[in-house]
Amino acid sequence: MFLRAYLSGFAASVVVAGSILGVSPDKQELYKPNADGSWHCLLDPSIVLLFDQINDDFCDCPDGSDEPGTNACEYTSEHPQLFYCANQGFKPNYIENYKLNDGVCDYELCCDGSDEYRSGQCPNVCAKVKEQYDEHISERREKSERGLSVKLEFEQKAAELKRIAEEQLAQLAKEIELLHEKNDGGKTASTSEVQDEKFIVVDEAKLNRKLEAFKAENSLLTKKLASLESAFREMTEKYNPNFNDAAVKNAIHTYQDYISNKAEEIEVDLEYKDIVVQTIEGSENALQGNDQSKILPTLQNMIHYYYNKLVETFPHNNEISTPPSKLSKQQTFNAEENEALIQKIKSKQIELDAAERRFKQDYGENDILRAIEGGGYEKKIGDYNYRIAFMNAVYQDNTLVGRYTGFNGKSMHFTGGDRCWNGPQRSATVEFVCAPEHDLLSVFEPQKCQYKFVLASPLVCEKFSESELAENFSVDKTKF
Ligand code: MAN
Repeated sequence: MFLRAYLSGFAASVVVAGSILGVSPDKQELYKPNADGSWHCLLDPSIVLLFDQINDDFCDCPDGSDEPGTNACEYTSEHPQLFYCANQGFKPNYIENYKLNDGVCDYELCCDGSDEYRSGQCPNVCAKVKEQYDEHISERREKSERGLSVKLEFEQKAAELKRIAEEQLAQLAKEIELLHEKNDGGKTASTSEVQDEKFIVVDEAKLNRKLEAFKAENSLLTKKLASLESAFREMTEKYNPNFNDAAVKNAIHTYQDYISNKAEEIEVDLEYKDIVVQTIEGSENALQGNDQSKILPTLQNMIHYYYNKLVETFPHNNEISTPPSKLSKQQTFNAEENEALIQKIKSKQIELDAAERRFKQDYGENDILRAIEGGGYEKKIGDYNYRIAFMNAVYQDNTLVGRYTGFNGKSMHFTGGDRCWNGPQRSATVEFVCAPEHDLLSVFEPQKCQYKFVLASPLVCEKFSESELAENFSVDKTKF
């Protein structure tokens, strides 16, 4: 009872006629007494109080609505109790009620010092806060406008790069078309006949020997390929993207395309038993018989057909020799020329496929990422040197943090990095914030081996609204 009487005494100082402490002007009308001097909780009208129970430092309403100007009612997520600061000279704001009268001037939210109304120890600094705020807004506006003009330059560069890439695609397609036309002209080893899959009699022993030779060569080439792959992998992981070496970058691109296409390699689904459909003793003699003229072109087709099938399993290698055959010089020459043409078509097609895949990558709005593809940013922060290779990979010194998986307009994602000791594979998110130049602002490791980078960049600059520009404003109390 005594406590109640004491608190009522205090309430007299915080309930000013017509103005309830902690309530914004537009909500004051909710705090009008009824004719009989009563008032009810805002969210539970069944709880009726005396008007002077408002702000009496005693929590009567479960929703806390009777104590807008004190911290008597607990601040919960269900009922966050917020105190209104008028901040005369700047902008009104709200502060959590548990920060009221705690001896700290919370100028970030209440520059008028009204959060410490009991002691009155916090003078109004709103004019100075406004000065800092205006400076912050104009600096950020200036930076974002400069950033935006760099972004526009990026977009122009991206459009130009896209046009060049389109031209290259058209050029490659044209070259392939011409090669096809040329190939269709040289009918010596007619591909249409090959596609008909005519079966003929062959010397099984010789074909077998040839197959064994191919197998041996294939195994040798596979070993050589593994060692080349390993050399390229090492180069891709360790190269320095800041040395603008076009040859290295091209080699790395080609390697990455090659790796991403590896799974799509053509499988030869023909077994030897499927190839040999008929076995005749002395078949060599049979080939020299009267029907030789009829058989010869088809034999040649067959050799080409199965030879090509085998060669498809190998990396392109001009040194692989055409299998010997019992053909005339002219026929052999035509066959070799034809074979070279087929190989050229294949390698051009591989080039075109890789270029198309690169072209179809997600380059973000207005293809902007084309402008920074192949570039990067590097900076030492704390104990490590961090290297972000855009659309490629992130490194912490020589440790691979992750490989590029995509861009969502605000951040780039990298996964599948080197495995953490007793932990997951490393991964990273690079969050972009608007600025005229690239700069690595911070690196966090919120969870072991999962990194978050904040990178200043023109990529995400926009014409920001004032509230967006104000987002990271903080009051510098040292200047008061
Ligand atoms: C290295 C760094 C750290 C990481 C630890 C995990 O020291 O990559 O960022 O947290 O490994 O063992």
